[in-house]
This record gives sequence, structure tokens and C-alpha cells, in this order.
Amino acid sequence: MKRVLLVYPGYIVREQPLNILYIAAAVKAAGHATAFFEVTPFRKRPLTGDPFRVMKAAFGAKLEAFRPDVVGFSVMSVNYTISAVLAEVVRAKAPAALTVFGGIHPTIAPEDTIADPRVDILCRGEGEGAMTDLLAALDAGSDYGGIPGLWVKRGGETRRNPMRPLLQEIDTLPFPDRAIMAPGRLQAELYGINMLTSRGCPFPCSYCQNEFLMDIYSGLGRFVRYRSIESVFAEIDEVIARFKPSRISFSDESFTLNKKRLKEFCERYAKRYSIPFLCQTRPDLVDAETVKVLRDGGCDFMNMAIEAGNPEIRNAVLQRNISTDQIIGAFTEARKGGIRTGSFNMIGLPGETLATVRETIALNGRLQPDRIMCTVYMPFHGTRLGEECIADGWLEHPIDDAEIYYTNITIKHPTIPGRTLFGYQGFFDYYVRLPRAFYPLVHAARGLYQLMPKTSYHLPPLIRAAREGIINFVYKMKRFLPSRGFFMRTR
Ligand code: B12
Ligand code: SF4
Repeated sequence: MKRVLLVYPGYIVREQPLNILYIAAAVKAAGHATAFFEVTPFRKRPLTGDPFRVMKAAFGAKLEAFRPDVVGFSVMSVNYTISAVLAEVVRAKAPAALTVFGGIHPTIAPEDTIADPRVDILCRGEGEGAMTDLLAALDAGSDYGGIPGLWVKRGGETRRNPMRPLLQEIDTLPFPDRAIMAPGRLQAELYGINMLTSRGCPFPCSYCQNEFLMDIYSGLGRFVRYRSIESVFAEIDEVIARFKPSRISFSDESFTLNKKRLKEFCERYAKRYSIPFLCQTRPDLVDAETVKVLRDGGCDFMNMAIEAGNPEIRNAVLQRNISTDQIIGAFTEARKGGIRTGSFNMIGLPGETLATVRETIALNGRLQPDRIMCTVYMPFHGTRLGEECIADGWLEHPIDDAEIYYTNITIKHPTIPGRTLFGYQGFFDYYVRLPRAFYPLVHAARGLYQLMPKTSYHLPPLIRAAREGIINFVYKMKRFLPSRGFFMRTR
């Protein structure tokens, strides 16, 4: 039996991190001891000295108490800095432990990741099998250098093993081990408890990693895989019995992709459960019939991405292939059917001008989703659009610090100044919710807001704290915007 400390180095705001919870479950099912460390409680960084001081001390104490053989990190690009800072603590406090970086970042940027001296092993792609094979080899004292899915660095040499085939029978995976988290994290406001009924999304959107994942998994099995309804229900039963959530939230990227399955799922869900569910999907996968199926099944909230109001940007740049009429149709049908909606939007895209930002605002204004999320575009490695933008010098600031979540502008847009993007991002909801007569007021408030630095990088601690305070105030005030009596935290 090995002792495995699993780390989620991002802030848990809306959903439980299923990635690391799946790994935790697989490790536990294989008979190893697990512990969990998360950094959300350390989101407020100290004003003086090392900003990670408190987090590092807590992590050091955890390492000393648990004495792990392996420390596994689930790393999104935005969480790289925290992962590296904590891996450094592993080196100091548990020098014999192996550090394993898994998740989307090591998958898309393996060479950068393995070059980091704080990383011993990285996992590319889905990690349940690779991690348990590694632990079995360590247990048996055998060589772990050739395990598919892992890149292993020892004595200055790296073995870059091939990807593992995609697990097709995803029903065989143990349910995510939610019990390793603090109970307070299991009721993320609107979202309740989240779970996946499928894996993989087959669309070619240029700003998303899925196309890259499909490429590296090419020839290694079907990319989109569904769990059986029985298996999903067994997980829901367990979750309800143990955690009594207010809502089930399906994190599948395109929940309405397979209409036949959706119909059967919803019919059976309604017969078995009275608890509402939330899902997300693409507007082109939603029509009146789909809304009825969802509503009758118990869905009371749907998130759909608009991304850009301008059709040229949405389709030629983002490769969404979704018409404005399809977006209007999906949101209108959802409203008619009594399902609340959330929209995801991005500003600062290639080809964007202030006029197209206003088009995105206008489309949201017309649809009035119950919740609006707007982020400034971040170019990620491993995405077609991201690679192009990075090559064109868009990355003004690194995108590896969780602080950028929402309100730190990392890009240098060719035509729109960063501060203006910062302003429109902060005041997006205000423009959408308020009548045009209020626009002079919103413009003025945005103008003042934009006087603040567009990122918190390298700011003196007090200015940084003041900036954060003002941003929080602007976010909290959204509560008073006219929006059918509904407000949810978005950051
Ligand atoms: C649900 C989700 C969220 C949730 C929760 C995220 C989470 N669980 O950590 C929320 C809504 C909060 C979220 C927020 C954001 N997200 Co998000 N999100 C997703 C989504 C749709 C599913 C993730 C998931 O749970 N998948 C299911 C699990 C089972 O699969 P998995 O994550 O791939 O994990 C497997 C492997 O990676 C591996 N693995 C993972 N961790 C580890 C650890 C070890 C030790 C090992 C061995 C293996 C391993 O094994 C896992 C099981 O097989 C993905 C899209 C996707 N295709 O993954 C985007 C995605 C991860 N998100 C993305 C982004 C950009 C964001 C945001 C920055 C968006 C924004 N601008 O606000 C924020 C950042 C939040 C933050 N500060 O951390 C990007 C990441 C890009 C990148 N290079 O990092 C993705 C890939 C979507 C995209 N654009 O392509 N997200
Ligand atoms: S529909 Fe969403 S999850 Fe699927 S490829 Fe496009 S952006 Fe990615």
C-alpha cells in the first residue's frame, strides 16, 4: 500500500474538481491510502512577504502529518504556479516522495512540464489507469519507467511513454471520491453536486482543447463515451444518500448531444428523483422538443455558450458553426419551457472591436439569460486559436496563476486596450441588464473602474488588496441589477 496525497491547486468556486476526485477514487479502490489538499482557503494572499507563505506552511504540515510516497497534482494551465510552488514544498518536506503532474496542462504542454525540476512524472490524458499502474509498480518494487500514459524523469533522463488507449467502458470507473473534500465544498451555490455522465466532446471549436485531445487520442478508441443510465443513477443515489445536495449538476460539455439517450435519461430521471438538475450544452443542440424533454425530466437550469455576438467571430474565428438564430431559438425555447439559462461569453477575441463587444452585449440583452458569465479571452497552448495568438505575441502576462481567474487581463489585444477589456468585462452585466438610458452612467463607472491596473501582477500588496476590494464591490452590486430576481456569484 502506498500513501498518496492528492492536490487540487485551483480555487473551487462553482464545481467540485472531478478530475482529482476520479483519481482519488481509483487510487483508493486499488487499496492505497489517500489524503487531499486544496488551496481555496488560501485564496486571500498575505499582504506582505511571500504571497504563498500561509498556503505553503499548511501544505508542509499536511506533508509531515501524512508522509506521502506520491504527491499528485491536477494541473490546469492557470494553476501551474501554485502547483509548482507546492511541489517545491514536497522537495523540502518529503524529499523521497514522487511528484506527479496530471491534468490538461501536462497533457497539452508535456515538454514544458517535464522540464520543471519539481516534476518527477507527468501523466498525459486520462489518469486512473496510469496512476494505479504506477502505484502497483512502486508497491511491487518493480520498474515504473515504461507505464503507458506517463512520462518519467529519473537521473536526468526522461522516458516519454505513448498515450494509453481511451478507456471505453467508463462504467467500470469508481465514482469520484467526494468524501475526501471538506463538506462545505459540496454545495457550490447553484451547482449543488456535479457529475459526468459522459466523457469527450466532438466539436472543432478553435479555442478549446478538445480538438487537440482528439488528435493525440486518434486511433486509441472512441473519444465520446457514455456511461450507462444505471451507472449514473447509482452515483446519484450515493450522492443523495451521503450529501443531500440541493441540485445535481451535469458537467458534461454537451449534455444534449445524443437525443435518444437524453430522452431515455430524462424520462427515467423524472420517475426516480424529485431533485432538479442543471446541465450545459451548445445552443445548436437545443430545440423546443429538447427543452420539453429536459423540463419534464427535472432540468431547471441550462448553461449555453454564446461566446460572441458577432457571427463572423463566432463562426470563422471560433469555429462554433452556430447561427445567431439558433442561439436566439435555444434561449427563447428554454425560457418558454420554464428553464432558467446561463450564458457564457468571451471578449477580446481575434477580430474583436468595441463594436463587436457591443454586439455580444446586445445579444445577451435581447436574451436576458438568468446568469451571465463574461471572461476575457485567454490563448491556451494546445488550441488552434491559442497557438496562433501566442505566435502573434498576444500573451502579455503569463496565464499560469489562478489569480487571473476572471479579472486579470493577460492578453495584448491588437486593437482594444487591455484596460478597456477589463472595464467591459467588469461591467458586462450592467450593460446587459440596464436600459440604454443608464448607459452614460455605466460608461462613467466603467471609465473610473478602468483607471485601475488591468492585472494585479507585481502590484504593491496594498494596492493589490484595494483593487480586489473594488472588483468585489462591482461584482456584489450586480445583485441589484434588474434580472428576474436571480443572482449568482460568478467569481
Ligand atoms: C468542469 C470544468 C470546469 C469547472 C471545474 C474545473 C475542475 N474540475 O477543475 C469550472 C467551471 C470551475 C471550470 C473553470 C475554469 N476552466 Co474549466 N473545464 C471544465 C471541463 C469542462 C471539464 C473538466 C473535468 O472535470 N473533466 C472530467 C475529468 C474526469 O477529466 P479531466 O479533467 O481531463 O481529468 C482526467 C485527466 O486530465 C487526468 N488527470 C487530471 N488530474 C490529474 C492528476 C493526476 C495526479 C493524474 C495522474 C491524472 C490527472 O485524469 C483525469 C481522469 O481521467 C474542462 C473541459 C475538459 N475537456 O476537460 C474545462 C477546462 C479544463 N477548463 C478550462 C478553463 C480555461 C477554465 C477557466 C480558466 C475558464 C475561465 N476563463 O474562467 C476556469 C479556471 C478555473 C480555475 N481557476 O481553476 C480549460 C483548461 C485549459 C488549460 N490549458 O488549462 C478546459 C480544458 C476547457 C477548454 N477551454 O478547453 N472548468
Ligand atoms: S462545444 Fe464546448 S467543449 Fe465542445 S469542443 Fe466546443 S468549446 Fe469545447
